[in-house]
Amino acid sequence: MSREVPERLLAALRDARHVCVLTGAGVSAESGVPTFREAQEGLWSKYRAEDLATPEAFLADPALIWRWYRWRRGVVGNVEPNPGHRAIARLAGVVPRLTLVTQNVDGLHRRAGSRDVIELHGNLFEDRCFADGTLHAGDDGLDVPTCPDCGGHLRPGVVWFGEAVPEPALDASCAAAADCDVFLSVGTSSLVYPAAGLAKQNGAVVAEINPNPTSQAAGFDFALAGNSGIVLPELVDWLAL
Ligand code: BV8
Repeated sequence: MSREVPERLLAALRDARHVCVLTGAGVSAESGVPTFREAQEGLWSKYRAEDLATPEAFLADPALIWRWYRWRRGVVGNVEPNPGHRAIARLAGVVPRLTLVTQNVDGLHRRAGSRDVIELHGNLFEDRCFADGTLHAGDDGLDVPTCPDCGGHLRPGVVWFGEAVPEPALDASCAAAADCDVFLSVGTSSLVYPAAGLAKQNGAVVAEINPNPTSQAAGFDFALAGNSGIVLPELVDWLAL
């Protein structure tokens, strides 16, 4: 019997046609990436991430925001996916259909081997033209990189607060949440919308994996109070038996 995963959840996963997994910053915590709401480090400790991740903050001081994103690129560039990321990649080969939706912008699911990742909030390592959103090759190293087409500012290819999540990503996420038989909410505080609204879209069995149960956990079928890097490998090992 699994230490961490209830038999009823394992049974639901074994019978599932389609499993939808939503991840947040907590799934990258065991890789050494600070979660979104943890106090930031060093220079960034005097800022709140939510205050920096906005178009207003970028327009007010693009150089400051670029420094923050380059710091984050450095942090993520020096870490590896953890057993939780790798377990989700393995899960895709154990269930008939898996949809992975992530709020994370760190690209660690892809590096762990997951394909077809729905990056709801974009990707830290992409550069986009602030004016028209077109993608451009890596930044030119200037304090504030410029768009080769229009000469305006480039920005990191992430979705900021107050910006719409890309429609195709949101539509695909909502469709998967509505169709799945089991929904796993992993490593997210369930505070940021529209991602936080994906769970409980239908009669699916919903399980949260988070050492700190969230406000939504009471409405879920299971709340596994553990680290994703421990719980997920165990869950997939039992499923694969
Ligand atoms: C939008 C990219 C509308 C940038 C991010 C209702 C409906 C719609 C919108 C809203 C709404 N109410 C409020 C809003 C506005 C806002 C919002 O949700 N605000 C919140 C704060 C209330 N939403 C938006 O602005 C969204 N846009 O709705 O637009 C619109 C429509 C049309 C036209 C114009 C506009 C856009 C939101 C996207 C923001 N961008 N990231 C960047 O990264 O720089 S969000 C950011 O938060 C990160 O992506 C992060 O992933 C995400 C969510 O946070 P979490 O992942 O949950 O991370 P957190 O730190 O909070 O929690 C970590 C958890 O892990 C903890 O619970 C911890 O216990 C746990 N944990 C720790 N260790 C482990 C662990 N778990 C497992 N294992 C461990 N080892």
